[in-house]
Amino acid sequence: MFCYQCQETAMGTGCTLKGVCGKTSEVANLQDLLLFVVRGIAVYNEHLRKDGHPSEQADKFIYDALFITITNANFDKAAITEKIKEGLKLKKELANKVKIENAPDECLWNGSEDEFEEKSKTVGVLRTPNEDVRSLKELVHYGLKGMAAYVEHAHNLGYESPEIFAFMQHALSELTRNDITVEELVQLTLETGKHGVSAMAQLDKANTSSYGNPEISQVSLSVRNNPGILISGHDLKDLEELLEQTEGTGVDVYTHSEMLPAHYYPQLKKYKHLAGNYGNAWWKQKEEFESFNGPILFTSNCIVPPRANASYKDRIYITGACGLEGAHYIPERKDGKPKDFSALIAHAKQCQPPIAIENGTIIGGFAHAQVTALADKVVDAVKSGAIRKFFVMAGCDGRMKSREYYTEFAQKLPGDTVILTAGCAKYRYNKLALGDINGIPRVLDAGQCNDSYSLAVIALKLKEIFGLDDVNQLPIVYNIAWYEQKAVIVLLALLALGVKHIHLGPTLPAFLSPNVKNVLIEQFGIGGISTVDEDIVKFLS
Ligand code: FSO
Ligand code: SF4
Repeated sequence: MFCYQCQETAMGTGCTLKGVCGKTSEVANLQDLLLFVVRGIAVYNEHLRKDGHPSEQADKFIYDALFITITNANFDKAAITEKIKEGLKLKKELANKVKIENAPDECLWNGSEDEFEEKSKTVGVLRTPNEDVRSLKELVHYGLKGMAAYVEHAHNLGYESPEIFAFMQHALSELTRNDITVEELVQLTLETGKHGVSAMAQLDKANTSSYGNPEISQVSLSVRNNPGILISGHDLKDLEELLEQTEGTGVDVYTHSEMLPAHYYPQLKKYKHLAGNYGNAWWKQKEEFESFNGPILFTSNCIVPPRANASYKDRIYITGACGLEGAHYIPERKDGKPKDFSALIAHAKQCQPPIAIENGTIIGGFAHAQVTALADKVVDAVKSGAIRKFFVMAGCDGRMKSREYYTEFAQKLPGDTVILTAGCAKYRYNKLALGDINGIPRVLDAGQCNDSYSLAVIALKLKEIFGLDDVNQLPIVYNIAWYEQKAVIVLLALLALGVKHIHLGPTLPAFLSPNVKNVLIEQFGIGGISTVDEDIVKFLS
């Protein structure tokens, strides 16, 4: 195996024996093979689209399979093997409908299951010899994986875009080319960012049309005296169906990690048994799930495989793109009917209530509509000097010790600054007592990682209000933490919106070759981080 797609990659260079995330070498290779099959399907579907008959089944297969290969989503060898088989069958069907000259190996190969292992070893990251081409090809792949996740969540709420499908498949086809140049790939990277903006805007529309605009909300961190279900991941449709099915059963529902922002939506917070948020960012789950006592439902990435002796092993349920051997799987929706969570609810009823690990409340709900509603107050605070600067500290959390930087950074920021956050990065500082400025909290949480889109909308709105020509003239500093591939699409989307001088940490991606890094530094002013004290002085000047 060779995988360097996430921030925690071994030695900062690449996982080669086993993933730091817990992915086995076998699963990593099979994911490479799944991606290879996906590229082949994309080539065929791009041709079919030109002929005016794209396959909807292929559209769905592609984003679903990409999502499966995101960090921490699917660890299940059998599930990935099945997906490859399904993909090969689909590819064959598409191949019967269209003739392609000089088709790449991605289109032509059609092995049986006993050939998967051998083939998988030849189609991974290292198949591309030139390090800059490899770097850019992987950067685009990772952006597409992040985009696929957002596309899938929007699809679950009934929102789809043929343009986004067409772009994703075009990009995947381009990635099969051995003669693609660095210049072409740089262009493709920028286009990926542009479509990333559309994918995030689409998900924002899907979420807000379904559940209303996020509003200022207090979220409880303590527990009640009923059995509970803990829901993790990002899928709001799954949460809604779970809330409907648990209503009146005496079982409470708690959010975990990236599901926290669900409490900000009027149509979700109306459920009285949506009891609170339990725990912190994804990487603390091994400890926090022990004391939760009830079943846990994963709706998307951010699974940490449990230890062999974990007490909660039998309490894990998965759905959507997730995969974990031994976990209970909740099947997809069929014929317009909701998912069936009855087994999970019955299981919860036999469990003890959760044990509190925290108390009190936290505040959130500062997505674009809520901040726009407060615009006068915010603008006055900027004009009077009460707010000197905004710090966008969106992105991810992770287990590396170096991430303590973000807690210390938030603590040391002067009192006339405001942090705009989204994603699980917030758990590094959202429970600190950082106070407020004229009633505006100093940490404004917009939501999940995809709600970084909201932060961009807010920046564009402020640019308009202050009559500036360039979003980079605003008093906003971007100090973003990353972990997996959704953060990659967020970053590419911000670049597409013209945001410059983004600081990325705790380390720069291993998949950026020195030359590609230079392009990002020269064209976009991207930089890393240093020490908290040095950075605060630099960012405030
Ligand atoms: Fe991932 Fe980051 Fe949103 Fe977290 S981008 S790691 S759990 O913020 O989640 O998907
Ligand atoms: Fe390693 Fe990250 Fe890949 Fe897992 S996803 S194998 S931790 S680089």
